[in-house]
Parts: sequence; C-alpha cells; structure tokens
Amino acid sequence: MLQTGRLPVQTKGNQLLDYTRTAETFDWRSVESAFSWSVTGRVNTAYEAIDRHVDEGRGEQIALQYSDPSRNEQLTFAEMKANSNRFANVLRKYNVKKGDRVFIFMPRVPEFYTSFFGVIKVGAIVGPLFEAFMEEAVKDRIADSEASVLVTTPDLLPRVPRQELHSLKHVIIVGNDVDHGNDNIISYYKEMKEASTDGEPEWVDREDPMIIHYTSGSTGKPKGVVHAHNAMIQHYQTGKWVLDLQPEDIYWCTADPGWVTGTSYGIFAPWLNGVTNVIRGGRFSPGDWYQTLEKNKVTVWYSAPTALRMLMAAGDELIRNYDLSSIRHILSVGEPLNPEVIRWGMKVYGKRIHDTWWMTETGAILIANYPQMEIKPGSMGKPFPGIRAAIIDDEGNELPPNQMGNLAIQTPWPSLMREIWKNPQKYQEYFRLKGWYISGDSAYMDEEGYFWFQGRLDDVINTSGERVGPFEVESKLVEHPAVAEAGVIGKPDPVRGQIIKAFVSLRDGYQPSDELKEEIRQFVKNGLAAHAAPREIEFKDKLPKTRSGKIMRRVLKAWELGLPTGDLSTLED
Ligand code: 6R9
Repeated sequence: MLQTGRLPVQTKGNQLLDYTRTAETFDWRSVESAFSWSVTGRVNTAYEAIDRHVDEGRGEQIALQYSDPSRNEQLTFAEMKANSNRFANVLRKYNVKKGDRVFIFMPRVPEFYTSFFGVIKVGAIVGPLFEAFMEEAVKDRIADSEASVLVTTPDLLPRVPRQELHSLKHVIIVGNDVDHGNDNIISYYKEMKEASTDGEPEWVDREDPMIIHYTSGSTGKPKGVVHAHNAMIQHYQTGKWVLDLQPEDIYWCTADPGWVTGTSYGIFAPWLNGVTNVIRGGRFSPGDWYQTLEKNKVTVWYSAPTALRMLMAAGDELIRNYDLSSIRHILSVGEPLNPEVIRWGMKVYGKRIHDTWWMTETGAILIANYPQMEIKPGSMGKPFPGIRAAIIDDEGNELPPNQMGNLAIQTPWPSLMREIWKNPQKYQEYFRLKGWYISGDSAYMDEEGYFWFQGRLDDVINTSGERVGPFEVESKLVEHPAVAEAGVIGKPDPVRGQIIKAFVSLRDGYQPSDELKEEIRQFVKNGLAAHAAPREIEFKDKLPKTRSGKIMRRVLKAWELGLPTGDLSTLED
C-alpha cells in the first residue's frame, strides 16, 4: 500500500499518556484501582458505568442525551440508576436469574439503555439485536442462546416467531397498547410504574458472562461471542486513551448497539468514563447527522468509513450550514479508512480522523491512532499499551516488518471473548497457531510499528461496516422456490467497501428475469435484514463446486474481478 505522508499531532490529548513510554511499562492491573471492586472483589459493570457516578456525587450530570426531533429527553446518572433498578426488579419478579439470556430488540430509545443495564444488574447476559433484523435473524439468535426473556416493541413483535421459540418465557413490550390477554406478554410501562427503584446489583465474579453478540464467520450460522464483566477494564482505559474522553466531553458514537461498537463504545466506554452520551437512532442522513453534532455540541465523535464516505459524497457545501466547531476528536472503525477520507476530514472539519482496529471477538480497541501520535493515512495505527500485535505466518512464526501475513494478537487481554456460545471447538480455532489470537485479517507492520490492513483471509463480507457471513445469505437464498444453488461474495464498492453479490442457479421451470432478481432480493431482505440482501444477483446455469459439493466462492470472486481462477483441481467437473 502506498504510504501517503504523515499528519502531525494536533491535540495533546490525555496529558497522562506518553505513548512511547507507556506502551512498554503499562500493566493492566494498574487500571483496576479505578473500580470499586478492586477493593470489594465484587463486580457488576452496570454499577461501575452508572451507579458509581451517583455514589461519587455526579448523579445530577446528564448521562444520556437523547437526540430525536420527536422526543427530546435527558437522563441524569441518578435517573439512569433509578430506572435500571426498576427494570432489574421487574426481571427479578419474573424470576430472571444470573446467567439467563435476555435479548433486547428495539430501536435506540432511552428504554433500550434502561433495559440493558437492568439485565446486567441482575447478573443475566444481555443480547442486543439490530432493530433491522427480520424474522429468521431474530429466531436464530434467540434459539441458539436459549434466551428466556425478550424486550421489544409492538412494531417489532411480528418479527418474533414466538411459537417456534420454546425457551422464551416472557416478552416485555415497550409500547402503549399491550394486550395482556396472553400471560407471557408483559407491559414494560405498567411494570416499571409499579417497580421499586431500590435494590443492589447482583455482585458477580469478574469472569462471569455479561453480554453476547452474534457475529458472522465464513461457515455456519452466526456465532454467539460472549464477553465477561472483566472487559470493562479495557472499555474504560481505551475510552480514556483512544477516545480521549474527559469529564466535560459530549460524546456521540453513531453505531447501533446490535453491533459491538454500539455497546463497547456506544455504552460502556463513555459511561464508565462518566461522560454525556448522545443517543440518536434512525436512519443515516447527512443533514440530520450534522444537526446532531451541532445541536448537542458534540466534542468526541466515533463513526465508520461508510458513513464518512457518504458524508463526503453529500458535498462540502452542506457542511457550511452547520457550526461544527465543538468537535475536538474524530474516530473511525469497522472497515479500512481511505487516506482520501482523512484528507477530506482535515479540509472540512479541520481535524484528523483517527482509525481504530478491533473486532467483536476482541471486545475493545487493540490497534489505534492515538491523539498524540502522528498519523500515516491508511494505517490502523499502533497497538494499545498492554497489547502485543504481530504478523505471523501459517505456522505461527512472527514475520519481520513489511511482510504480509496473519494479523495476530498475543493472548490474553482484558476484553478478549471468553467463549463462543455452546461451541468450544469454534472458540479454540481462533488460537490454533501457538496460542496467538488469529484475527482472520491479513496485514503488515512497517518498521515504525504501524499496522496496515490488507484484507480478510476468509469469505466474510464487510458491507458498510456490517459483517455478513456468506453462508447465512446462501442458506436463505436456497429457500426461495426458484433457487437451486447460490454462492455469495463481497464485491468491491467505492462507498460501501463491499456489496453483497449472489450467483444463483435456477431450478427447472424458472426463467431468469429482472423481476425474479428483485423478488429473490426481497425474499432475503424480509427473511434476514436489509443489509444482508444481495445488491447484485447474477444467474448462472451452474456454479463451481468442489467434489464434496462446496460452492467455490474463490472462483466466483475470480470471475467477478476478472482474475485467474487458480487451482481448480478440486473442482467437480
Ligand atoms: C469493531 C468491528 C471486524 C472486522 C475486522 C476487519 C474489519 C474493523 C477495521 C477493519 C480495516 C479497520 N475492520 N476495523 N478493517 N480497518 N480500522 O468492526 O467488529 O464487526 O466484528 O468486524 O472488521 O476485517 O476483522 P466486527
């Protein structure tokens, strides 16, 4: 990759961090003293993120600043504490216990966050779902995790196939017209009104599970990545040193909590650091986003490359209508951040955009461009203090600078996932090379220790920052009556990074047509989610397969890109 100059340090950032020295001397144990449990030995992340601020005299500070034109609302830490206590008591009333799975399937409204902390307060495992999920995506996750309670809204309830979800004992509905005729339907507002604000969180072990995020791999259904309360150590410290959060900050993370960025950095990092967190749901729209930044006087803004590229495409003229002078620090995650976008950011916001790298499985940021670092546009930055990243070959040997290989991390670190739900074998696969955590990304490190992303080594698709497993889409496609076989790949796209492209062979009696393409697209959209529906479908008489019947996505990719197809010795015929 072309190294296109450097961007000098603009802000000193957190004065405590002298990166070059700290990286060598830092010890994670030094962070633990920030938390009450370093004294008591008893942990609950909800306490540290919310209640602690009340106990330490910050109860009247705004915690949640809800930014929605139709409902302007602010919640202080004291109100967040009271509300989440109420919700914890509702869950206790319905017998939810430590270790139970409780899913939340609703838009980013204040009730989402109240429920979220209520679940953690009873020691249960919280499972946030994307609001955009359709029936099958919802079903797969609740069924796999055997969740006993779901919190949702009347609008989304039709996408929950309750008859097929045998583990679900209660559905809590956040809405006004709730039909109580059915005894496993519970009204959120009615129960909350009756519930007490008293009660202590369930004190758990730091290694007890706290949250489960489903994410896609190249084979099989999405897997449940489980994080423990202990992850808070890293959420807190990366919040301080990478997001540069300081007490008076107003912070906005644009990610949905169905994605790990929307919890680790949309919930935990800001509130563990006690800052005001702007919450805004709804769809992407450049004008609305700038308005959110302006109206709330956002100082720290964490977003993603696709959104930034779309803002860039919306034009610089639009930006002049807004006063964005409050912004101090901008960050990005999820996909490669183009040098061009960084240069544009310098021009229009007068700020550098700081790329960060991490994954659902890693729980928190591992590689980053710190406020106090020179940025090399196109590089993901350097490992966080206490993290050792390396490029290794397929035998687990470390490679010298400038050689491409597997981006790997020395284990463990505080926020590393603790299990893949009910799938110990999948978990072990991540550590198969001499105990390194293998990310699945290829990268190289330059002589100065900066890491440069090169691509995914598996078939996982990254479209607009959403991680989509081709298998999940293929499985849905072949459920359509016209589809005989399907192979799905990521096709490079200037705005979305990649788009989903499906190659489809039809069953006898079906003729290729544009109407059929659209029908198949809608079918996937209605079954899984809009972001999982192929933007392009190409009909083929036959798909390339191995003798064992596996569709060779590698060959499909080569067709698409006009590249040589490589070794075809395992091809069926
Ligand atoms: C937090 C998150 C993880 C995958 C990861 C990589 C890609 C993330 C990136 C990046 C290039 C960056 N990715 N950050 N690629 N530059 N700064 O994104 O989690 O949804 O699990 O995706 O995203 O391929 O392996 P997740």
